[in-house]
Amino acid sequence: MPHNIRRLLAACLSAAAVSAAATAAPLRDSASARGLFIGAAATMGPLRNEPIYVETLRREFNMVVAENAFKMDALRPSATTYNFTDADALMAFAEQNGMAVRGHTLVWHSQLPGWLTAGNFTRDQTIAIMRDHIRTVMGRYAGRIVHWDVVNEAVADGTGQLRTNSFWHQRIGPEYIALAFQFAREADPTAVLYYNDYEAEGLGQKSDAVFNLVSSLRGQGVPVDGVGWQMHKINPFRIQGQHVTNAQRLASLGVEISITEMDVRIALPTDATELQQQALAFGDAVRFCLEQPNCTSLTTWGFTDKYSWVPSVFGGFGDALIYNASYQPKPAYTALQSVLEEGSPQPPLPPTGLTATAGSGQVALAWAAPSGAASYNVKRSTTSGGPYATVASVTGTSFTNTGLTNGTTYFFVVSAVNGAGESMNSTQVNATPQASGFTLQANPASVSVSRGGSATSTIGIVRTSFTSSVTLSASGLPAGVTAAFNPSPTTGNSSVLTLTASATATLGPATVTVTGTGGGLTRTTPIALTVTAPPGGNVTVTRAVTSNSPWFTEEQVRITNTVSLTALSVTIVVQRTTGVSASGQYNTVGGQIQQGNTSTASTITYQFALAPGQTLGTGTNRTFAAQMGGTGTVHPTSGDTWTVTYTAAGGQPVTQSGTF
Ligand code: 9MR
Repeated sequence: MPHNIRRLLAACLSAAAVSAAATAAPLRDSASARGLFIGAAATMGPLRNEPIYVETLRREFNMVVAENAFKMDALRPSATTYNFTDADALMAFAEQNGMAVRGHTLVWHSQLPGWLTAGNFTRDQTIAIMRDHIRTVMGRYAGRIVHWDVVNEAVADGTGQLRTNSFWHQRIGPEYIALAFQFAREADPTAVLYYNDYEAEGLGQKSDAVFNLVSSLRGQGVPVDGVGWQMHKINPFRIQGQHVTNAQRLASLGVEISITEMDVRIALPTDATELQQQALAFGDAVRFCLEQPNCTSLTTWGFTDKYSWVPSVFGGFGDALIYNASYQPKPAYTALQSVLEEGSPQPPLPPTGLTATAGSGQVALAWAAPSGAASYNVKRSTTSGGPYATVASVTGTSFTNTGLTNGTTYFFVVSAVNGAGESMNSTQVNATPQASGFTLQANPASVSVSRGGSATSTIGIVRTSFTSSVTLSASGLPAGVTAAFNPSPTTGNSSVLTLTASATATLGPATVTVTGTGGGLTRTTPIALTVTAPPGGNVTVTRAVTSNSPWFTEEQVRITNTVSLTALSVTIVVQRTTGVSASGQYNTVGGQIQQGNTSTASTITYQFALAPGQTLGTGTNRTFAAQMGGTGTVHPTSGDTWTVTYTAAGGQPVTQSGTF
């Protein structure tokens, strides 16, 4: 279980009160009163040898973390020995001064001892080493370290994946992370267990990866309690809406966050303007942490520019901390101090949740208020990313920008303002105003209906600043097809069109035009309609052979029709093989049918046709028979075919054919 933070902070406050004489308001005093850990990374040389370093650290901070002394290479000179000299000294310093301790870090791909990386250990041995390390180190200080960075920097840069070239990943596999957190919980159930990383503070691929990692671990019951945002930044830096959004989504997982290694490096030489910019970054960060309910600590990576990792790693950069190299407080220190002292005016954080809704010639904006905002500047550009021009200053959390050009895309940001200044801009949104009116969209725009059936298409009514009722109608319908809209007229955004085809509807393709009228406007959208014969058809044709012998064969076509036919022709072609000739034909309809046959040297063609002007009523298995006799080959034989062409009343001709 995590520490009782309130009790710890109360202890920090009383210790701070004792040591508060050096300045009017040490950071730790006001931070403790406001429930926040304010920490600094300490390095052992000056902690042992430089009184002003020690004095400043203990006076100003209620939390401390070892910059290097708790790392594995520092604690593990060999596989079998531990060296706790520095770590114990730092713990003693913290405890003597009523400071909480962050433990940094147990499982990291960097600063590993050579005996480990060169050791050729198996997976099981590596897990055992990791477990022993976590147990021994956490166990030694159990109950005395409030936050532990259990796993550090496991996500790779630029891929959104785990860092696969990490020693731990290579030897154990991705499950090293879950194992580390489980071992850590066992070793000290009181510590808040952190996953710590850099460049995962705002929104982006890496913070998504950290969020997904922590979400998935917690989903599996792995005890991850916190996410550390290192915050190694380049001046100028400001907290933005994306930081709030990221903190909120982590809060939704039930994890706390801490700013764990903050510094803001400046290109050297530094001028006064840059130091003021840097102060805004630190002021923003501490304000953010105070206002974000799940943010529990803000730690800077060092505190004096005299001792910082920055200059040796980033050539030409430095001055990244809140005291200068002579231990004089910089504007960044003053910013932390004034934000921590409740009520002192600071610029607000940027608004979050900005939305833009396009209308005709206008865009409606709305946003959520950050605390401490007195008013807002609404800024606009026609280029993504600005430069923005301020179009309005308002006190509410919404604004409708009118007089815009339809068809132009506008980009908006909003900043929050109070007596102390202006926040950074919110994240950008965009919208494209459109002329008032509506358009229709058929979905699907291509519909097939079979005779006797129906089909639907949803007619979307896409409105832009248009609330009038729209009445829908359909034209261009084939004979026998009807259209119905539900609902129509409508003030809604869609209507369902049902197209129904009668049993005799005209077959084939047609273009139906859907028309909407309303508010003085008329809009149309086409639907490609195809009327088909239903599966199995209103007319079924079968073939039959009722006799076949060397001397007589009868090949038949049988027609069943459930609709009246206004035209019908049946053709049967028989191969005139040696010795075979026509010997007769008949049908079971009667006088409405005209029939006859012709022969060539190779084929006999039998024809049956409904006489012109006649209608053939419905019927079953009407038979059209071709007879042949002789002494030749048994039929049917290859090439014997039938073809039926019919027209249902009101429809188009349909042809079916086949072989015997
Ligand atoms: O500040 C630390 C520096 O003294 C070490 O040489 C370095 C080794 O990689 O680690 C520095 O601290 C790092 C921290 O442990 C993890 N996040 C990034 C920090 C800056 O590199």
